[in-house]
Amino acid sequence: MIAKLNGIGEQALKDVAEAGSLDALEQVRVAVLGKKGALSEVLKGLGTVTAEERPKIGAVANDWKRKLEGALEDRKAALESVALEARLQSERLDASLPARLPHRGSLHPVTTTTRRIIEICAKLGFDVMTGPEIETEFLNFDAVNIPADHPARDMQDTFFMGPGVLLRTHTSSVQMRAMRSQSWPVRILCPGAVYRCDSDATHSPMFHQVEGLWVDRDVKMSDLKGVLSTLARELFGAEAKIRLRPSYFPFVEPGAEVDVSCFQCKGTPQSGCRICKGTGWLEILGAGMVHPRLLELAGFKDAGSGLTGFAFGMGVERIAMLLHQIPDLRLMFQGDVRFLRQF
Ligand code: FA5
Repeated sequence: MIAKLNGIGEQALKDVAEAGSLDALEQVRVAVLGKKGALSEVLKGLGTVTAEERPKIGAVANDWKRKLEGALEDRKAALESVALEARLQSERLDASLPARLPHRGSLHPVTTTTRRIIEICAKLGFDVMTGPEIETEFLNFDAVNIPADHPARDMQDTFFMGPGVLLRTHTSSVQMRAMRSQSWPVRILCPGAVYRCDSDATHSPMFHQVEGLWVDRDVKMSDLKGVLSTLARELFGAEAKIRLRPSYFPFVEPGAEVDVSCFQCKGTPQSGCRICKGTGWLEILGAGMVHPRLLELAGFKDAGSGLTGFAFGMGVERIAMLLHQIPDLRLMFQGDVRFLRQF
C-alpha cells in the first residue's frame, strides 16, 4: 500500500509540474486529492491492513498530501504570475503617445469683434455703459428725436412687448440714459443686442450694435472723423481709410453713413472684387453730431454755449462678416459647430 501511495504521489508531483494552465492544475488536484481522488481511493483500503501498519500508512499518506498541497500551491502561484505577465503585455499602454485632446470652445466672432471695438475705443478714453434690451418706447424713439408720428419710426421695424414697451431697435436708446445719469463730459461706448423685424443674408431679427457717444465742449466733426479713422485702421489694418456720406438720422445733425475702404482691393475699385462689389468701399456704420434737441432733453443747459457731441452706431455682425469674410450673417446664429470651430 505504501508503494502504491508513493507511486501515486510521484506521478502527481510530475503532473503538477507539467500542468500548463490553472484549469489543468485543478484537474490534477481533483484527480489525486479530491474526495474520489487516487489518494482517497487507496486509503479506503486501510481497513484491510493490520493495526500496526495502519499508522505508518496514514503517516505516508499525510506526508504526500502535504507535499502535493505545497507543490500545487507553488505551481498555482507560478501559473498566475505567467498569466498576469501575459495580461500586462497584451494591455500595455504607450504613455508616450500624444493625447487626443477634447475640442476646446472658442469665443464667438460677435464676442471677439465687440471686445476688439471696446479695446480700441478704451484707448481713446471711452467707458463701457450698457442698457436694457427691453426698453421704453420713449428712450428708444422719443428721447432720440423720433416722435410717434415721425416717418423714421418705420426705418426700424419694431417688436413691441406692450404699450410703451419694446425690444430696443438700436443702442442709441442708451444715449439718453447716459446723458441723464451723468454730467458732461460724456464719453461712453454701449455694446449690446438689438432687435428688428428683419431677416435676410445681411439682416437678422436679433443683432448687435456698438454705440459711441462723446459730449463735451467744442467736440467737432473732425473729432468724430479722427475717432472713426483710428477705429477703422485698428480693425481693418493700417491702410484702411474712411469716407463720410451725408445721411439722415433724426438724432444727429449733420448725419453720415461711414464707409471703410475695401480691405480686399485696398479701396481701388476693381470690378471683380466680391467683398465691395467693385465699389472700393464698405458701409460700416451711421454717425453724426448729436442733435441739439437731445442735449436739451438731457438737461445739459448749464454747460452754456459750446457744448456739442458726436455719436456713432455700428452693426457688430457686419464688421465680423467683413473681418472673417463670412458670406451670410445668419450663420452666426445657427449654432453650427462646424462654422463656430473656425474661430
Ligand atoms: C442705427 O441703428 C443708428 N442708431 C446708428 C447711429 C447711431 C447713427 C448714432 C447715428 C448716430 P442703422 O439702422 O443704419 O442705424 O443701423 C446701424 C448698423 O446696424 C447698420 O450699419 C448695420 O451694420 C447694422 N444693422 C442694421 N440692421 C441690421 C440687421 N437687421 N441685422 C444686422 N445688422 C443690422
